[in-house]
Amino acid sequence: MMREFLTGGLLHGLLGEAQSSVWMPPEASTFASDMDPLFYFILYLCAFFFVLLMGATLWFSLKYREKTPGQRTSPIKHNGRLEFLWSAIPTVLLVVIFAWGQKGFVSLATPPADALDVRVTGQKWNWTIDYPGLNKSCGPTSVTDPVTGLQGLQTDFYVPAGQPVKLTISATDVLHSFYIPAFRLKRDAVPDRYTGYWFTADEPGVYDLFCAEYCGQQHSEMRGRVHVLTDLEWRAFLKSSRCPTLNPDADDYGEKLYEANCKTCHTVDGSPKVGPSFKGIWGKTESLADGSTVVVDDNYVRESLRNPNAKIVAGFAPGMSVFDSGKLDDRAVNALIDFIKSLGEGGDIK
Ligand code: HEC
Ligand SMILES: [Cu+2]
Repeated sequence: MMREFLTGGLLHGLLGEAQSSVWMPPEASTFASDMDPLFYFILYLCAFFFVLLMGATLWFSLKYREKTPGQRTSPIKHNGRLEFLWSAIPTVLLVVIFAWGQKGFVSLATPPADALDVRVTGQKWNWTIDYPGLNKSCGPTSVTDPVTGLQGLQTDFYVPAGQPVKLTISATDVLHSFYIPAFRLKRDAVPDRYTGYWFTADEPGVYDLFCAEYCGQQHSEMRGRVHVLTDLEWRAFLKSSRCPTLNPDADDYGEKLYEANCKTCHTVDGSPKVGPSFKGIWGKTESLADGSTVVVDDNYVRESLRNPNAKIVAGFAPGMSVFDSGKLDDRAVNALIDFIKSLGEGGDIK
């Protein structure tokens, strides 16, 4: 373990092995083997100069320490050759680092024309992955952690192995960051803007997906799994019912919208979560935080979506994301209203 710790990184970097080391997760994209050597180059360069500079500092402070009381320093003239070298050597090293990094950045930012188009949207606190043209859209699903047994949300992101994938990334609320460590890929998801990168995942398997930008309370739960599929698995995925695109003509459109957009914060079984449960709220007289009341009807639900902070339910903190017409069009709002209605007009029953 210790030997691996000391040499694993260096050998791994120099040989470009597709394995995880003590320092790094597995290299699961074609960029990882380009990027890791640069990382190790900078790491070992820093280690070398750290030892050199700290060693020299220590050695000089011992060698030139005051030996007799009142001893005076000899007048130091400057040394042209030394000064040239301590400027020129770091300059050359920094230019090498810049050129190496720039080359990697340019290739990450220029996807090939035949790349598979994927849209990534970050929101508090999960990811949505859309595949325009494939009629698929992967939202968060509820999972149980095998270790802790806790329930949480997870977004599954499926990609074909060996095929370039182009990401168009954005966010609906605050800054997030789309991060797949095994691909060495991290890009900010910014509201009102598109960012992008591309990658080719070359090792079939399952990898972690994180949000790498502190985006609020449940930031650490904003995670997913990237499934790199073999050719056969990818074709099966395309035909499967996994990640279906929502069909506005289907009877369960409202329920599907609820699962994709609201389930993180609202239950349908009467138990409060981040927001109140939807069960039996239709027609109910709701008490608001400012002491007034409102009857839950079409207009109130619509306002809750378009302008969530206009009326805050008593006992809850404001925190609902805005669903504007770009996110949920009128048809979607109507379907959600019908879905909430279908959960029963409980009046004041909780
Ligand atoms: C990020 C968490 C979050 C998400 C996602 C969310 N909400 Fe909310 N919602 C809240 C919170 C918190 C409240 C209570 C505070 C308030 O009134 O704004 C609330 C309140 C509401 C209310 C008022 C409930 C009542 O009892 O009066 C409605 C209706 C509502 N949300 C609908 C929706 C719908 C429909 C969706 C999905 C399209 C959704 N919300 C998604 C957090 C969320
Ligand atoms: Cu986030």
